[in-house]
Amino acid sequence: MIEAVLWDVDGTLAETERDGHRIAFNRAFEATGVPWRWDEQRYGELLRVAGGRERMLFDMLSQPQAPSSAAEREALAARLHPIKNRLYADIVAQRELPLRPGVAELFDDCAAASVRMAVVTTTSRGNVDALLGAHLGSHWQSRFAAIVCAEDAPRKKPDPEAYEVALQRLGLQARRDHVIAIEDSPAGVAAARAAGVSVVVTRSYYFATERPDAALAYGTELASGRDWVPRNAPGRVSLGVLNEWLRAS
Ligand code: XBP
Ligand code: MG
Repeated sequence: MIEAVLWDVDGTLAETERDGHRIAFNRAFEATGVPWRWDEQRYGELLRVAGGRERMLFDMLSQPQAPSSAAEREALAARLHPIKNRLYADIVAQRELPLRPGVAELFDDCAAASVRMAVVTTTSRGNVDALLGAHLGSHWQSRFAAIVCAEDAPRKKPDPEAYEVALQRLGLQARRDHVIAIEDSPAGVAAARAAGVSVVVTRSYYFATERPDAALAYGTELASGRDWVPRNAPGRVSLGVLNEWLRAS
């Protein structure tokens, strides 16, 4: 039986990247006089790099107008990142990025069955606070038994560190086969699997054509059990369905 559900945030709880983080990065560039912008396609390429600061640094390697010294690039990324996160918080405060279909129902399943939940993300804590505060209210943290963000696990996915920290905080290191992760990205799947945690993938906008074969199952959204690979579910992907899938694996 599942004892904990570990949630990725960006792309999994909500489609935050294209219309959230990307827009906030561009607004931060504009506000600080940085001359380049990230269009949808370029941002999709850059999502292979986990972490907003790391993403900017990687991009600067191929930006002709970026500072030439590594120290200056580091300083610029460090200056931009908190500005971008404040602008991201403004976007989510407007509730422009809804929870993905089926997420709230699975939250409720877990609460009804006393199955603990955790947040396991490489995004900054303030971004998670802004997003979940907007959707679940200011006491959102009480719904989660552990909240692991970039500040808690500096080695970003695909490194398993964030999952290891979550398992430790939940006291489930020896029972990781009773834990399930919900992810959207190849890096997230790799991180969960490297920590010995089974993972179910809800494909997000930027990873819609990935075939995450290391996942227990992948599909479009939790709200519909149709079109999942390699197994379908009658109705939505509920906690009962996840228990079935884990038992059959
Ligand atoms: C999320 C990320 C983050 C966000 C931006 O990955 O990689 O970098 O894109 O947030 P995951 P920050 O969904 O696997 O957690 O700017 O705070 O890094
Ligand atoms: Mg994600």
